[in-house]
Amino acid sequence: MSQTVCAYCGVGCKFELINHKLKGVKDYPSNQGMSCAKGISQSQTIHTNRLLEVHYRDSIEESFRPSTYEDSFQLIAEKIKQSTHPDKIGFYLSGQMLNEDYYVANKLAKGFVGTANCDTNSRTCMASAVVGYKKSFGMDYVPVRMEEIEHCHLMILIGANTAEAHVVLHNKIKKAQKKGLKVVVIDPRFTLTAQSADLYLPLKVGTDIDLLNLLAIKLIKEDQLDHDFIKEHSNYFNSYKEKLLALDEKVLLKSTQLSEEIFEAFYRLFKQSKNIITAWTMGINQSVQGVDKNLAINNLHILTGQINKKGSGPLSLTGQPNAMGGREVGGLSTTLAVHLDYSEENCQKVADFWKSDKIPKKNGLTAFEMIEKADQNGLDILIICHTDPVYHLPHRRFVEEAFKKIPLVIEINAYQGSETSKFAHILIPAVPFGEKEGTQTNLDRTLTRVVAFETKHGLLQDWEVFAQIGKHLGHEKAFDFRSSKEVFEEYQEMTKLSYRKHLDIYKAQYDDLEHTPFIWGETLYDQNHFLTPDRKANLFFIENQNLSEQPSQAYPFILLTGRTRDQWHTGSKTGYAENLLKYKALEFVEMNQKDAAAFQLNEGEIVKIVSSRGELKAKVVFADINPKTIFIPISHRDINYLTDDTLDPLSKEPDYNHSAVRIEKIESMIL
Ligand SMILES: Nc1nc2c(c(=O)[nH]1)N[C@H]1C(S)=C(S)[C@@H](COP(=O)(O)OP(=O)(O)OC[C@H]3O[C@@H](n4cnc5c(=O)[nH]c(N)nc54)[C@H](O)[C@@H]3O)O[C@H]1N2
Ligand SMILES: Nc1nc2c(c(=O)[nH]1)N[C@H]1C(S)=C(S)[C@@H](COP(=O)(O)OP(=O)(O)OC[C@H]3O[C@@H](n4cnc5c(=O)[nH]c(N)nc54)[C@H](O)[C@@H]3O)O[C@H]1N2
Ligand code: SF4
Ligand SMILES: [Mo]
Repeated sequence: MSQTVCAYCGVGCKFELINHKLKGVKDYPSNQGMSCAKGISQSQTIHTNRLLEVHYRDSIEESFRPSTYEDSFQLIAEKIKQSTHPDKIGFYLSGQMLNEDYYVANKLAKGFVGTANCDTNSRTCMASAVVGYKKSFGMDYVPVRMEEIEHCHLMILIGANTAEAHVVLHNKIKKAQKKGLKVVVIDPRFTLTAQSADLYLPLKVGTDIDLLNLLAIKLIKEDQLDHDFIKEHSNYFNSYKEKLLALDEKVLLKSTQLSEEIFEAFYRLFKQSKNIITAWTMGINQSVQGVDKNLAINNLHILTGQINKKGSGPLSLTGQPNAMGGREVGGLSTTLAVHLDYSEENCQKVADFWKSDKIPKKNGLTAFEMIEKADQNGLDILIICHTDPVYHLPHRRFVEEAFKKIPLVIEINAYQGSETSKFAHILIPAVPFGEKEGTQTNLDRTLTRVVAFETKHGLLQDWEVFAQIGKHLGHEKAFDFRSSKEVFEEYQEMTKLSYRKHLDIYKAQYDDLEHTPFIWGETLYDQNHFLTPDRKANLFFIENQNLSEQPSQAYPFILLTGRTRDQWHTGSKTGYAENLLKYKALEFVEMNQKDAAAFQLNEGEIVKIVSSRGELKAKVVFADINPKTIFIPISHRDINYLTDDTLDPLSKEPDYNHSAVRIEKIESMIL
């Protein structure tokens, strides 16, 4: 029976198709027969709300008129040739593209158009984890697998709401709890995940570094360290320790707004547990100190030697189904290809492999930086695939103005109605999950096949669109792929260029991947030899610098944004699935009842939420959330009119979770 893998989150649940319905595969390790409501709804959404025709217009003031693939490819190739510099051409990709789609897009952008300005929505998502792993351990490599939860004694979920965002993983965690696993949840909201925790820490938003530093101080003072590991396998312990111990414990605790009892309970659990996994997602990564927060987590695992033994380690939970694959292929603008960073030697290797002399020599612009370049009239063409940046980037009013300045915006989408399409000149249809095929890598390095079970109706898959543009530019041979398998095999060959051949995807077999997953890099940190030049892990002293937007008299609340269980971001698929429609009321704002009382707000009342950048309307819902903190789901279509566009200086990931806002009562709308 044909099997495929889910196109939503990074858990990567395997399905089989029975009578046009998807069902979890029982003996598949990532989901063991389980799936969530979103996952199985995908057999319905293959045909709803589809983009089925090429659309074209000269300017965004005009209406679209029908066009053809051929005309649009010719036009795009002409415009690329006419552009005065490759840097003026941007590619905006997505962690939801398959490896093959990513590979061809990256080859076209960096190999043959010659622009390094090729980034992905993973910049808004996993970039801080990528930089954190590279700094601490030398490589973008997740050193823990989901199945290790069974060997773990303490799981720390920090800034991650697995019950809504990684549903099947959450169920696995709950199962392990029945066998003795303890779970600590650290989140300013008492989330669905917190509800099943053994210990919940309602820390003040943005104070994770203070909490983690406090824990590290306590471990050092009570000598709960793994001295052998520190000595043999890590750098900078002495300077780290000296700086850390100069911090004032009382000040740190006060900053977190946690009680001493709760912190002590956390410390006791940490101290007593033999194997510890820390898992995190957007509450950590999406921050002006996102990299630092990652380093603070990695530090704890280095200090205690809680890494590279079964059931322990720092586990970044990848959000999108193939964000890991995108990182491997090299879709981020800070990587060239196959985990190779920009250097003279690497550029030469890639130039030889692709037989091209157009390889850019240094990092390109990141997602938001490309928009800033557009705002300076510096972008001629932006090609967007499988993502909706006008919707998902912060400070939307600025983003919209910048988009208006791009002479040619091309959107490749399988569905209609994206916010970006309002600013596009060409809409190119591509086939979605169900009709496309290839491979993707889930959050724990498991590579599997995505299998088509419906016909393509004459439409192209994402990689075919990029290959056609390449061919229309005159690079017939470089883009002469006949199938996803051929693309995969070229990509596999390229993985041999990776540092110490660590990205060993070249060992996989395309045909086998449908039924037998392949896990890359299984023994990468063998004997605690990391992939840093001296093969040791690095400790970094960091401090909470409170660089996020601070509340003020005019904007006294902090806005958190995030997921709801049954919607997927912009809702272009989940918004149309019948079994999910009853969960669709998304225009809500969660607030604490005491804060609501101070403003004389009732549950169900519509209020205006205002930041210095924009505003939206939302319905008040009471929730257990820290004082002066509110939450609005990202599926609220106007969410990013509010959010702050401050970026982490290293990862360039936006600080989505810490925007200062105020709440305004709408007098005429009181119920
Ligand atoms: N249902 C559903 N699932 C999804 C997605 C979806 O759209 N819908 N999207 C997928 C994607 S792409 C991603 S990236 C993941 C995201 O997965 P998660 O990050 O688990 O999801 P979020 O809802 O963004 O949760 C972030 C949590 O961090 C908390 N938080 C905010 N600020 C702080 C802070 O300063 N410190 C701490 N400790 N916590 C904080 C928030 O209250 C929130 O509970 O979900 C994936 N799964
Ligand atoms: N305020 C706030 N903003 C955020 C976040 C947050 O937490 N808060 N999170 C950020 C994060 S982590 C992420 S990952 C982003 C997600 O933001 P987006 O990537 O913009 O959101 P999606 O709805 O997943 O967009 C996927 C797009 O791909 C299209 N599509 C579906 N299948 C196919 C296909 O096969 N081919 C093509 N070409 N298109 C297809 C869909 O119709 C949809 O338009 O949002 C970011 N923005
Ligand atoms: S948990 Fe994630 S991968 Fe599994 S079915 Fe749900 S959305 Fe898909
Ligand atoms: Mo994400």
